[in-house]
This record gives sequence, structure tokens and C-alpha cells, in this order.
Amino acid sequence: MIGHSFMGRAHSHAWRSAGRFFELPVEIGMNALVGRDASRVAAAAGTLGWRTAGTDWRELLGDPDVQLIDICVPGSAHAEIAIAALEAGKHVLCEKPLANGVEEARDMAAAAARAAERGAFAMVGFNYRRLPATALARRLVARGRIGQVRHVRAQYLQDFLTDPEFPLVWRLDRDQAGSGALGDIGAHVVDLAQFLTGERIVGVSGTTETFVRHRPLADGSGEGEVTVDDAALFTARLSGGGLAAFEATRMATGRKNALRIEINGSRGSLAFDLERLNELEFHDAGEDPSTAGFRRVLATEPDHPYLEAWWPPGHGLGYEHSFTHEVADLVRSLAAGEQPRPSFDDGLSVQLVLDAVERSAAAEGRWTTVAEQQQ
Ligand code: 4PW
Repeated sequence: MIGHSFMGRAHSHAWRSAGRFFELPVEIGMNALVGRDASRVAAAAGTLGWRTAGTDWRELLGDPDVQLIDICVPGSAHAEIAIAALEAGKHVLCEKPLANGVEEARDMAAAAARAAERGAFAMVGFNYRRLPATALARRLVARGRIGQVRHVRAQYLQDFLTDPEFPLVWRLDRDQAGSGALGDIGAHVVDLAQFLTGERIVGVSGTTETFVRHRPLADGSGEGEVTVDDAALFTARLSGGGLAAFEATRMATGRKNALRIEINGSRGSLAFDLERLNELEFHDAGEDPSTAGFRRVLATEPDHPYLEAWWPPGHGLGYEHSFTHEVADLVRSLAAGEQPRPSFDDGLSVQLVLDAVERSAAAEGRWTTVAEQQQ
């Protein structure tokens, strides 16, 4: 694994726990952790449970004990590492968004397609697909329980950038992060909207804003420019004919990690809020109107997705379980020789939407068609 900050810690927990709760066909070995600073990576490897620590990810490429490379670093480094790893015959798990731009994402998807022919597979880490409530929502949509999708209303709201004194971290630097709220958290709701509906976003009209344009440098040596959006809004059309509205911001005071998605179909509706992640709201439009309404389904029943590994009904799961489920599914797919999802093609499809939103925003919100996946 490369990187040991927020995502590195989340993934380490997942690699450690997946095989202890799920019955997996192979044993997971946490072989090597790579970071930039030798002493920090050595300390992190000890804390997080990795056997060895190093500072050069290229050394992993020739190591026969390494079968998969997990990329938990900023987007600017994704393409180089992922392509080199796939060319070396390693499987790859790469954090989202797939890349910082469409060109890189296309190169990564092409490398993944070539590697898949040789039996090495790539997956992108849209972890929120793998909460019991969101996986249940997908199951209900696929079974036709809400009918034809008419509306998607999706938001990802956080507030950690509200304070203008919050430092200029890498997530605020276009060269490292690609974009701001749009790619960091908007990417999740774009993926979730496409995953839950089974449809594609085909066109968008968007606008973005940077409310705080300068922030203190992290080392205290002065101020620097914020080069990404603080907030992004866009409307969209879906391939099945429905309409969608998206909002991503890191300045919605009081909203800590409010990923919310509501889908209205011809037969019913679904709604999910990550701040209440064990719950799914469901409305069946076919019910007797005198008692019909949104009902709260607690996604903790034994036949709900992923619950076979966990606790009795009503004993909820947390954020970290989405990563554990991601790893369990990934390992099962790899052991079966199958392409895990979301694939790099799925990651590319999100990147194409983000790119269309940025092009639309730069053209005063002009309606912009999402580019074709294949070119
Ligand atoms: O990927 C996202 C991160 O960049 C996460 O899902 C949440 O928002 C938590 O941190 C950021």
C-alpha cells in the first residue's frame, strides 16, 4: 500500500479485518507500506500492521510477494503508479477520483483493459457503494421496486473549509487534487447516482465557486492561493430519461459528512443519508394512500447486503465497514479471476462527468454533453 494518511489508515483497517469477518478464499498478507518519509512510514507500518516499510513504490513492482498495489495518495500520483503496477502484472486498488483529468483516466482505463487480458485487475475505491443501505438500495432499484427513475437528488455536504484559517492542504491545490469539492466529494455522489440507477449521466449544466481564495500555508510561512472550487452545483440528464441535481460543498456549516441521495421512480422512492448510514428510506407508491409514506428501513437484517459477517439486527455498522466490504469484494473477485467493480472504466465514467461540469462552469453554465467513454 502506498500512503498512510486518512485513506491509508482506513484501508489498513479494511485489509486487517476483511478476512477475520468474511470467509475469503485466500489469506490477506499486509506486506509493505510505502511513504515519503522513512521514519514516519516505519512508525505507520508498525501501528497499522504492515510487515515492512519503504520509501520507493517502484521496489514493489519486482517483488513476487506483492500481488496487489493499493494506491492511497493524492490524485496527481494515481496514473503513474497504477499504470506501472498494472504493467508489472499487479492487481490495483486506487482511491477515488480515479485521476486528476480525463486524459490520465483514459490512460489508466486503457492500461487496466490490457492488464485484464493477462489476469491483473484494477478497481477504483468508491467505497460508499458498499454500505448495507446503499447496496440494498441498488438491489431494490434493480428489482424494479421504484420503477422508472424520474429524479435523482444528490448532495455531498461537509463544512471543514468554513474557517478561512483552515490551512492550504493538498486538497486545495489543483495540481495535486485535480479539483475541489467537485472531485473530492462530488465524485462519490456521481458514482453513487450511476451505480444506484444503473444509468449514465449524459449531459450537465454546472457552476462552481471558490469562496475563500487565499489560506495560510500549512508550514506557517505565509499565505497561498486556493486553486480549486469550494462548492459545485449541477443539473444533469440521465441515460434513461430522468433528471438529476447535484451539490458538493465543503462549506455547509453543520453538515459534517452529509452524503444524501434521493431517487424518485414511477413506482416509489428511496433516500439515503450517510450521517444515518444504517438507514434507508423507502416509499412504495403502490401502497394504500391513507397509510403510505416514507418508511425507515434499518439495513441491519441478516439478508441485507454484507450483514452475514456482522452483528444481530439493529447493531449498526460504521464508515470503516464500507472499506472492509470493498476489500472483501475485491479479494473475492480476484480469487475468482473476475473484474472487480467499480472498475477503472467506472472511474473514467465519473471523470467524464466531472470534466463536463468544469467545462460547463467555465462557459457560464452552458449545457454540456458528457464525452463518450470510448474514443
Ligand atoms: O473521499 C472522501 C474524502 O476525500 C470521503 O469519502 C469523505 O470526504 C471523507 O473525506 C473526504
